Amino acid sequence: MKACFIGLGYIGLPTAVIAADNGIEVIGVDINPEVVKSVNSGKVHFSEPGLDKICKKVTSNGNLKAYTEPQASDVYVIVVPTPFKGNHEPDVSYVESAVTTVLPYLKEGDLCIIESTCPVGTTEKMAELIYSEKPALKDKIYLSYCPERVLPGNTVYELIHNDRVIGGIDEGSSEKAAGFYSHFVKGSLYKTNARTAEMCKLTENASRDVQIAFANELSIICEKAHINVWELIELANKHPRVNILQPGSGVGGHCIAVDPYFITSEFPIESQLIGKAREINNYKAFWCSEKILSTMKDFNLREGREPVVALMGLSFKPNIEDLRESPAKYIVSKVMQGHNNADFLIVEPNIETHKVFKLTDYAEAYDTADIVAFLVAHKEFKKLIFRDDKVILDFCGVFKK
Ligand code: SAJ
Repeated sequence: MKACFIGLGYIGLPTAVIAADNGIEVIGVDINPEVVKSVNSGKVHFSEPGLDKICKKVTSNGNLKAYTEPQASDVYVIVVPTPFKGNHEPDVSYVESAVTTVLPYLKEGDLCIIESTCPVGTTEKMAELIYSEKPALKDKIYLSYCPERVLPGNTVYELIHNDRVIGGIDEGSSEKAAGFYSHFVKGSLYKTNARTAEMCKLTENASRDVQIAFANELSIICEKAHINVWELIELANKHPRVNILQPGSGVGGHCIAVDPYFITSEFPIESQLIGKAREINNYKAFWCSEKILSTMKDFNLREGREPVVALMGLSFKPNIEDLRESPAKYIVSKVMQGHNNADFLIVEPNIETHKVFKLTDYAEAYDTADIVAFLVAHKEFKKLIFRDDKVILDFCGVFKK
């Protein structure tokens, strides 16, 4: 079986690599020639534990070859980004152009899979696009929507072991796509229709966003009520049917902070709670930046000088180097804009350098600063000893005090 993966990013490349490692002849396609070059030399152009080794193996044994153009195959898997345009409206033009590039190669009996996060109805639209260009293929190809659900940082394990939802435009398509994934997925494969599978992906991330918003709202209430939110949540979670997530400095990353908009832009009247959760999680980052600025002002009034402020963490979640849609990065920029004179020590142990921010070692920053704001709960920070001679703003539960 020959499979052509369009898009060699955070999800496309790991999936292509795992498929190739399970005996599928894989063609990897990316419009970026640098990515193609790097993959062909067995390298992964982003950090994902364990992926490098398998990538090296499948490129050396010839099971994975990368190109800038598709090649005739039996299966086409589309794993390209779906960014926003305008006011948080999903832009499916990359998916559309990926479908267009495989069109010349599509023949009767082929399977086409979309993995990219998409608004409801996209797969049906892509079917129409294919049939309008190649009417002879109507009901002669298989088309399915099969979203990924891996956690960045644990991709290799989760790609193989997580259950998957397989949504065909008809039963034959679901069956065929399930057959394809069964070559490398050990989790269960649940078959449904394309619209449900599209909505399922959006629902999973919107559900997490709503739950985190609940925790973030609690943290703001508790601040005013002089209650330790960490203790509160731990106690509430002793109830057998309560499971509150953890508050933080906001919600970031490329998925949870993004996907709910795919629902709210299409169903603005109906998605009140989902929309409000997005607002709350965005507001939490703003609230943190305001809190840092007001703490600095108080310090100045009290001590008669500008404080040294340590801003701990830039990534969108703990223990990764990924800064995409990061609330911590937003807070750092916001605080610096709001206070030009102060001495800020910016810390991110997972990256060496940053083109905008000058980075300081975490222990040194903690030692030197008057005010320490924890924006990400990195494991290094958790090793620090709590010091009551400093003002500590623990937005993400490093000390939970
Ligand atoms: N966060 C909190 N409190 C929590 C948990 C997370 O504030 O209790 C924050 C994190 O700090 C981060 C954001 O939420 O800023 C998102 O982090 P995450 O670890 O929850 O998720 P992602 O974005 O790394 O990956 C998610 C996952 N989706 C779900 O857990 C429902 C993953 O399984 C998906 O594959 C991925 O989105 C995706 O690609 O859609």
